[in-house]
Amino acid sequence: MTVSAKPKAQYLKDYTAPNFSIEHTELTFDLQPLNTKVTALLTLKRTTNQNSALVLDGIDLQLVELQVDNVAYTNYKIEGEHLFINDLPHTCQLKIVTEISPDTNTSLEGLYLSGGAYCTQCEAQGFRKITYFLDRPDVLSTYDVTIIADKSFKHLLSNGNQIDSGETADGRHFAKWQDPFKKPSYLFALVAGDFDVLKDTYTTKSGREIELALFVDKGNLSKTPHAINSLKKAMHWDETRFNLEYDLDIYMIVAVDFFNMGAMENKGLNVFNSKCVLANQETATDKDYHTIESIVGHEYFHNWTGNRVTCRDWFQLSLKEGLTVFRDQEFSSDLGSRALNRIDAVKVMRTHQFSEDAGPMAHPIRPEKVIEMNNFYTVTVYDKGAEVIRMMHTLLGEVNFQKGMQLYFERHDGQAVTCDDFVAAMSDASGIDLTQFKRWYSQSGTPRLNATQHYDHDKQLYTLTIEQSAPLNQPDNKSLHIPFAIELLDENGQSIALTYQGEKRDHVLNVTAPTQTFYFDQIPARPVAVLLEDFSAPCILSQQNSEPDLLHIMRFARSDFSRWDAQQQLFINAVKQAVNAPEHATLSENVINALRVLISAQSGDLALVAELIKLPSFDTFAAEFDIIPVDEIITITRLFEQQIAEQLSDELLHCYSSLVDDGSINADAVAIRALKGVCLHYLAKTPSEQVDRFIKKSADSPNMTNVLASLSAVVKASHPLRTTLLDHFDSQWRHDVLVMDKWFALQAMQSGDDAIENIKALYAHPSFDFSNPNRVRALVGSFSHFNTAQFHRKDGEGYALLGDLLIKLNAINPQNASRMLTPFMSWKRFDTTRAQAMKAQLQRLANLEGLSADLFEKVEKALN
Ligand code: B3K
Ligand code: ZN
Repeated sequence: MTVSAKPKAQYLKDYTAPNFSIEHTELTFDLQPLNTKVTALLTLKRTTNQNSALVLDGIDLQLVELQVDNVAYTNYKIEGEHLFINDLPHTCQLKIVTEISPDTNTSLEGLYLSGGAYCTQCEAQGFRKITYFLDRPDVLSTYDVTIIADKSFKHLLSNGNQIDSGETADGRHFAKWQDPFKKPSYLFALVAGDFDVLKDTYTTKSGREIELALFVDKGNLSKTPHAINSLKKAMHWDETRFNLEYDLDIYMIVAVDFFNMGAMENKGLNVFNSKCVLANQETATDKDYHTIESIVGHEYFHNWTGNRVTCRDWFQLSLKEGLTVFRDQEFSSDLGSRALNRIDAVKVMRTHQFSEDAGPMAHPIRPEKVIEMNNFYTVTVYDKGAEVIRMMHTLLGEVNFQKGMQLYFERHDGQAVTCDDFVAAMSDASGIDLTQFKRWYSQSGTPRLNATQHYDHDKQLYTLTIEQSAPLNQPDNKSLHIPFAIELLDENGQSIALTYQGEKRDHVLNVTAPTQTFYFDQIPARPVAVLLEDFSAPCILSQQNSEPDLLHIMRFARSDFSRWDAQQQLFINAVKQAVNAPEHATLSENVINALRVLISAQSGDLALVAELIKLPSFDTFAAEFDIIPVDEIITITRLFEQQIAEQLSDELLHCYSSLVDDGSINADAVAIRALKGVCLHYLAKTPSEQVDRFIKKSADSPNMTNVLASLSAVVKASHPLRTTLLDHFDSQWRHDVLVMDKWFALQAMQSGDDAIENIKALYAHPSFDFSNPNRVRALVGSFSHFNTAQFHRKDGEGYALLGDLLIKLNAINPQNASRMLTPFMSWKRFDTTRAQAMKAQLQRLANLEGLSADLFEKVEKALN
């Protein structure tokens, strides 16, 4: 790494307010693929008395003209990524004309072409690739935007309301948009293309009719109803649960194929990755349906949490993201199964977030030092951020929490604020002191909890001692305020009322000290404790519950989440035991019997049963070890799955054949498909004619969930039918790239030693494209995250494949490259051979000429 190439870090502590405000912004775009002319007219006002220069941000811009109050102005200089303009009057109109080249912009940031349509992505700092600007979230401006383009770009869209349109003298056309709400530049959007449009309306609770419009590539209209229905559900839910109504007269969503993330909440004009919009039963799985509903909701909810009240600076990102993830999780939980949504959220925490927090990229949910902001759209800022909001919700209760939200909007509507402002509103509205709680915003790492239980039969007293200790990588952390929820079960599985000395005790314990003891009396027999019920805090709890206790919790806990959690712990304990004593690589008879009961009963929430009988992921097991025993985990989990498949084959066959899927998307049908899918996963490991028939029938289903269940089962079991079925899928779906992503992901999971050659060959497949993040993630992302055996091959070939790809992506799309780098970040947690091989790939990157800031930041942290 050459020192001169070292990008500079920004620090939260260095924040200063801007020296100018931009009261109004007028933009004119003359769209051309290689030389789009952008004219910006900025109404400026000094906010300090000093005559300091105005320093605007700009990257990859060609400056054509600069005027102050209609007169050419030369008192400026361009240095690196900044334009310094000196001696500006107190107020003035600054005109800047620049040229940009959307067609060659492969970073998918700023203005670029996606499959022939112009679109923008400005968060976090992409607006500076469009024009010189104070590209920071605390500069709020109103915008008027004129778009001029050839008529083949039928739809010309921007934020707010369309106020004019027409033809230009040279036979092109234009549209003019006005956004009455002040916004930071990151929420600006422009789209120009020829789309099919689904139109609808939504009437708000105060009776205003909102026009809804969903723009998709030609021919995709049949895949739009689910997204628009999700939007209407989100609008209704936000009115009901948060008392928040939409503010503009029109809400637009555009689906594009080339997009770095899921979607973007630009004011009134969301831009979505097409995979997060398009769905019908033939092309999308039930999981896709769920994801679409949740992302449509998430972007909609940002209209208040993010857009109306935004962030003062990017270190405060969790202010909008943690809160909005919490809101979308609640939306999904209110509309669907709360337990399953909680399970999904906790899986993300325990696998991805805990590992990020234990590794070199560990940062508090409000980071203090950033080189490339795009690197901080992390599971920590988003998902741990949402857990922090959830803990506040637990401490305050729904009523006080909503009062806090109301106060937050009363105080800060139209402003750019900080996480402290949010917590202050919550605390002031509820009267609850959150001073200690606020440490969650500034301390990184996962707190560890140790629970010691004692039961005194004579006194009928149960004692629970909880110790909290700092994470290993953050030894200086101070004690946190942790809401620790519990349930005590008696021997019949009944919940015991919590009392002490005649007083009722809340089931949420306030853990604030390093060690704290809680007492519960009038308990006639040793209770079984459900600890950290519902994962009430994002901590690692060392579980000391015995197998019989865990089985008891799995049967009786009132929280379905905690039942699942106990089942996970049973599997985890079995794997840990087998790693220490390989002769014990079998699941106990009790565990097998518990699974038998679940599969045979086919009662209750079948989607939950599906989760209960699944083995945890590789990453979940890996999280239990300082140095990950890769080969052992792979071997043991294979043995366990084989044992389940063989010992429960009758029950699995019966369950699979007796459940009937009616092909609809209602919750019952979704649950049936989920359970049948897990059954088929096990059944494929015990092939028979009957199983083969099930596999073929499922692969032939008109429903993509069934098709994928079948293909994934045969690929993971290396079943002889896999080649035929995969080839058939390819020929059937080659016309639909989004569906082909599922095929690429399946290909990436192949377990044979030719897996890597196979992936390299697929780079030449007509549907593959290195410049499309969806394709790259489907093929190589699936490989590096889920094909554990091949990615972690001891010869290092899996790592070399990823290293080669990162070098290629560094030049095309640094943001995507940086995201794909993640598996290398935890190299220190592997055995020496693997660790050295991963490190060698990181060093290759470190020595790369032209290493992007995105990769630089992570590589440097990983190697230090
Ligand atoms: N706010 C966007 C993410 C922007 C990512 C920039 N690298 C989507 C969301 O969280 O809603
Ligand atoms: Zn968001």
